[in-house]
Amino acid sequence: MKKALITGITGQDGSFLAEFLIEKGYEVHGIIRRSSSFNTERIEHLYIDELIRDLHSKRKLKLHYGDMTDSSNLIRLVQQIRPDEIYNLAAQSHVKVSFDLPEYTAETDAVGTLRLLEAVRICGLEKTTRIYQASTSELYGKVREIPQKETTPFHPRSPYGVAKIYAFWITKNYRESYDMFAVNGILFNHESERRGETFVTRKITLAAARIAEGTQEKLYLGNLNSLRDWGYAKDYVECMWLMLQHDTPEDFVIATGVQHSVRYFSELAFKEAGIDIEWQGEGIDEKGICKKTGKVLIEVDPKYFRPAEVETLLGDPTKAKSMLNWNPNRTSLEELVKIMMKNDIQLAKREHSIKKSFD
Ligand code: NDP
Ligand code: GDR
Repeated sequence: MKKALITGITGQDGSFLAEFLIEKGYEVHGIIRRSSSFNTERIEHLYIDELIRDLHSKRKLKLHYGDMTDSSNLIRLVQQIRPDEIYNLAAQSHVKVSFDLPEYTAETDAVGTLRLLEAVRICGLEKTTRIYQASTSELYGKVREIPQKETTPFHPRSPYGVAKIYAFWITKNYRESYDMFAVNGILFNHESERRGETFVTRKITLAAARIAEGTQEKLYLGNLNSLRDWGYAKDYVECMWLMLQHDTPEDFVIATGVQHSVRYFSELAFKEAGIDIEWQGEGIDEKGICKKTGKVLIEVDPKYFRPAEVETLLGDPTKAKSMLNWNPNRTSLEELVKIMMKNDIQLAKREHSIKKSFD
C-alpha cells in the first residue's frame, strides 16, 4: 500500500485529495493544526468511515498534529511516516489576508515549503519520496501574456503571491540541485461546495441562497470586474496525483481555459436561487438589483478592494491535456455554480429552520 502525506488536509483541496487517494488504495496521512475548536469538518465523513473500517481492517486515514512553521515536527513526521508521496497544500491561502499577515504568510507558504523539502532530505528520502507543491496562478499577477502557460513570466501582486513564488522556485531548485521528484502544479482558481466562505465564489453562493431564504438582506462585494478562470476543485485534485505519476518531474498549468467576471458569477448564482439580477450605476456605485422587486441586493464596498489587484487570469491547460491526458472542461462554470448553489440552498434552509425553532 502506497503512503501519502497531505499537508493542509483540512482545507478544500486536502479533503477532496484525501478522498481521491483513499479511493485509489493509499494509506493517507494528514497534518492538522491544533485549534481551540474543531477544524476537521471537511474530513469528518472520511474519519467516521475509517472508524467503521477500523473494526474490520487497517485504517487508511491517519491524522497528525503539525504546523508548517515547526521544522522539528515536520522532520519527525516525515521520518515516522516515510511517505511515497507528499502533497504540500498547507498555506495561508487568502490573498487579501496576506496583506494583513505578510510575515506569517511568508513563514507558512514560503519557508514552510523549504522546511518540508529539507525534512525529506534530512530523512534521506530525496531519491524516493515524490513531492507536489501547490503553486498558483497568483504567480502571474500582473499578466504579461494571455493566456498564461508554463513559460509565461511571473509578476506577483500580493505577499501571498510573493511567498508562493519562493515556494515555486525552491521546489524547482531542489529538483535541479538534488535530483528530487518535486513538481509545481500551477493551479488556477478552483472552487466547490467546500470552498472557504470568504473566497468570492462561496461568499456569493451562500449570500444568494440566504437572500432567497430571507435570512440575509444584501451582499457586499469588492471588484466586480475581476476576471478569473474558475474550475471545480474535485476535478483538479486528480491532476495533483497525475503529476506525481508522470515519468519525469515537470511543472504544469491546470486551468479550464475559460474566463468569467465576478459580476457574471453573481448573476448565475442568484439565477439558481430564482432571482434575476440587473446592474445599475457605475464604478463603486454599481448595484445589483432584483429585476422583479427593484430591491438592491448587491453593493460594492471598497473595503474588499486589495492594495494591488490581479485583474485578469486565464490559463492555458494544453500541456496538462496532452501530457497528463487530463480533461480541463469536465465541469463548466454553469455546472459548478449549480453544484455550489444546491449545497448552499440546503444549508440556508437548514440554518433558517434552526433559527425559527428558537424564535
Ligand atoms: P484552504 O485555505 O481551504 O486550506 C488551507 C489548508 O492549509 C488548511 O488545511 C489549513 O489548516 C492549512 N494550513 C494553513 N496554515 C497552516 C500552517 N501554518 N501549518 C499547517 N497547515 C496550515 O486552501 P485550498 O484547499 O483552497 O488550497 C490548497 C492549496 O492550494 C493552498 O496552498 C493554496 O494556496 C493553493 N492554491 C489554491 C487554489 C484554489 O483556487 N483553491 C489555486 C491555486 C493554489 P486549517 O484548516 O487549520 O486552517
Ligand atoms: P483569489 O480568490 O484572490 O483569486 O485567490 P478570491 O475568491 O478571494 O478573489 C477572486 C477575485 O474576486 C474579487 N472580489 C472579491 N474577493 C473576495 N475574497 N471577497 C469579495 O468580497 C470580493 N469581491 C470581489 C477579488 O478582488 C479577486 O479579484 C484564490 C485563492 O484560493 C488563492 O489561494 C489561490 O492561489 C488563487 O485563488 C488562485
